Amino acid sequence: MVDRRKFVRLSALGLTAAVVRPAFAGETLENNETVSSEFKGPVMISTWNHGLDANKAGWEVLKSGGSSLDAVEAGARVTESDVKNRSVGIGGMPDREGHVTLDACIMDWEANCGSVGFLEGIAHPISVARHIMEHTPHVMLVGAGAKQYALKNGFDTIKTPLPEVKAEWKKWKKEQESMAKKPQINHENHDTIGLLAIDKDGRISGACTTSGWAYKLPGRLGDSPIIGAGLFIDQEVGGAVATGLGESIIRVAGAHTVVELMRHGRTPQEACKEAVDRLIRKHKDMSGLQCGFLAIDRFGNVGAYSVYNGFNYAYRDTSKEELIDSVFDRKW
Ligand code: SD4
Repeated sequence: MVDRRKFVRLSALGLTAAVVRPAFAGETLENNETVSSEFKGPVMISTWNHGLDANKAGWEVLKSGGSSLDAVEAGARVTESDVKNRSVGIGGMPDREGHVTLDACIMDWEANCGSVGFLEGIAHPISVARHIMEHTPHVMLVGAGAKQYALKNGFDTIKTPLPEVKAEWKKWKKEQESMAKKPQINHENHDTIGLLAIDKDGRISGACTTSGWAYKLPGRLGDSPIIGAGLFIDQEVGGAVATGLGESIIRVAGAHTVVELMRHGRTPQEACKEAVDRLIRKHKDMSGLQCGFLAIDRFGNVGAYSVYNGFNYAYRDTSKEELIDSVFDRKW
């Protein structure tokens, strides 16, 4: 039994939930979320509409008994090859000087992780990140070193930006020249893919891949290649990915925060909401600052939450394949 005084003290530290709350007991919570305390079997979730195609590829892996690591990598590669996607891989938007630089990271159930940042001209940053994780003593390679590593290890190259993307960039550049000198930040095209999977053995992995902000300053890295910001997995608890304005996500160590909140008894959805609340508290100006978190726990319960309405994710398990609108109940 936790007496009231101790409860208050533990509450202040945010440590009570795991002690006093009977969560994860197959209950339906006040927010209508149903959580299970039994492992539900393989599940895959990925951010945004393009997550549907990514999940299809990942599900082929999971359904044949493959690992969650193979599943998230397979899914991420689908989006990286999508010439229509303007914020991931080959179809990505360039920085303000016309270079498409890609960021990605991957993490598995044993806390192995790999990451690449500021990588240009390589088709599958996610696979380079995995290669770094599996074949080097490092976690993260960036820029020229990352490219050299990818080329040396035989990764496919691509020519970016695509002609239609280059035309768009040229138009933007012209407009910028005729505008004030102040750098303009483009808030559109936030469609990074973050993927989380749990396999038949209950092992959790995640991946994240992006071309980052359209027209960013050259050399800018967002949250997506940063373990703990764009992605975090802890097999004892679950995993989380982030999408949206990377600078804001880094500030609250977003994905790690979500996982830690789940460790202290929050459900995936509660954890995502609380991380969003914290992010909002840390910013004075929230105009145009969209960010969303997506999470899974070790039983396969999932949840998501975002700063503004409009965040969705693709869900796949043995019985369903669907696009889910993230719960949104904030009054702005
Ligand atoms: C970034 N978080 O580079 C990425 C962008 C993103 O949806 O998620 N877009 O800041």
